[in-house]
Amino acid sequence: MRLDVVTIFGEYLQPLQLSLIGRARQQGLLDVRVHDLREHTHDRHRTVDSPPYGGGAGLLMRPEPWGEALDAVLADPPPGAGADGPVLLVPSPVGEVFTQAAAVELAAEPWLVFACGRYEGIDARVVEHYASRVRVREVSLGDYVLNGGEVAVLVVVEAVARLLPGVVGNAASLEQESHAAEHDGLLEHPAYTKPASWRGLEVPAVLASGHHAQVERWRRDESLRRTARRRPDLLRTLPPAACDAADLAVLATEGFVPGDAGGFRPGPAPVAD
Ligand code: 6SD
Repeated sequence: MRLDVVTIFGEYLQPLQLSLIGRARQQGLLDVRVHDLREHTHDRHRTVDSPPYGGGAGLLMRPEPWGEALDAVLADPPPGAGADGPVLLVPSPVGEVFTQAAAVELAAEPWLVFACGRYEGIDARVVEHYASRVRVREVSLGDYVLNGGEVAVLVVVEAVARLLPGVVGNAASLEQESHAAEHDGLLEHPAYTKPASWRGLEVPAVLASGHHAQVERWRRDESLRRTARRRPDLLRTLPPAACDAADLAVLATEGFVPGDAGGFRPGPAPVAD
């Protein structure tokens, strides 16, 4: 997979040299290219910013350097890219929230291009223009404000790259995680290793019992309880058909019952009149 990142802070992308991503690059699984937006300015101060039309605090990024920089990236496609061109990802607090489902979609692409805003963001015509040439996705990590797009790029690249064959060692560990389809979109159960007793805290006895079925039941219960308490929003899309009687009992104890349109809702089962 080819990844192009356009930024004024290339040093921010240095973590992409480390750990599994760094090794994937060395192995040729990932081709990451970081481009300095200021290389596409033409004034002595290498200016990329300017005040907003209509007034207001702060500065915006001017469209011309972005146009030059992104045109140069698009003019140099990787050999594997089809006629579709890349997906252009633009981190933004007003973007679609980035999810594991989006990571899975992006992992199927041969080419991703990232545009990192700074200041108060990028002149809106840049996204408008490139949306007529490539598939553009404005992506948000969540409802909080960052100083620029670089940290969001690190997050997206890590979430996507680890889905590529060969990037993460153990394929089984990928499937077992929180948010994997395997676990119905529930949060993962707590996990323990040696020693069995630590600072007065014991590993739950069932996990050392050797009763595989009981271990699996305990883990499912903990996943359901955790999800109900920490992320009740995730239960709205848990199919009741994927739940057995023990699941329903745990969820009822936590105050969730099957809803009319699938999923679960808070509250006791309604009584017929
Ligand atoms: C100026 C940016 C780009 C500023 C951002 C993304 C999220 N989820 N919060 N903040 C952000 C992205 C902020 O460029």
